[in-house]
Amino acid sequence: MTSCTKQVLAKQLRLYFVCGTTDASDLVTTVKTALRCGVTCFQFREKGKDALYGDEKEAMARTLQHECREAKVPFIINDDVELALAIDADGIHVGQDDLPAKQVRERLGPDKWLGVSVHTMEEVSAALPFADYVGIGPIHETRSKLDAGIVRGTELIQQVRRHYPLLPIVGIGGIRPDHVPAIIDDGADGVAVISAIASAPDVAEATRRFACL
Ligand code: TZP
Ligand code: MG
Repeated sequence: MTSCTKQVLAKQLRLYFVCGTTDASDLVTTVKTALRCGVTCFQFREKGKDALYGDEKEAMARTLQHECREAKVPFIINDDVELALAIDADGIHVGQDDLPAKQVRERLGPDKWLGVSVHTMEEVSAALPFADYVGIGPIHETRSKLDAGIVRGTELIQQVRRHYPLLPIVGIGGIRPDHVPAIIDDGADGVAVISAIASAPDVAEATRRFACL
């Protein structure tokens, strides 16, 4: 990836909304509202015991992808390489327990975005040859991912930024609007958010609060 493309991607990560049907009471309306109010990237992360599978999951992905296209916002799929390829998503995000980044990159080809969740410098170096950006967290306590692990603050973000000045970084985990300036100051290009937008009583207002920062 050229440094110019990295800059474009870094900008696009500024307000990264991550959501699935188990995070929002009406996912399509929530995503449409968030897109209208300033989200810069969207990830369809369909998890949990009542999550959609198979054709239903694909249909939902296509609906959300259409909304993202209309809003000119990149549409990323969590974990599911087959689905990302089937619907020609803009990219995929994987964690450390998913298909290794090298294999995902081989499946995706060079043009789609690949994001990888990392928790240590070793995981960053392993992801680096294949990833376009890294997700680092949980920065704060989160209820949206049961196995998110220990709360880390921004220490790893700071470390990664020192070592890799151009690598696009997004912070995740328990992030509320008032946390954002410090996370960006510490080296992240953006924040990834589930509940502060998906569970907000007013999704439009919550998104705008993040978007104006
Ligand atoms: N990865 C690390 S924390 C987290 C994920 C997917 C959940 C973030 O959700 P929230 O509601 O913004 O804390
Ligand atoms: Mg995963």
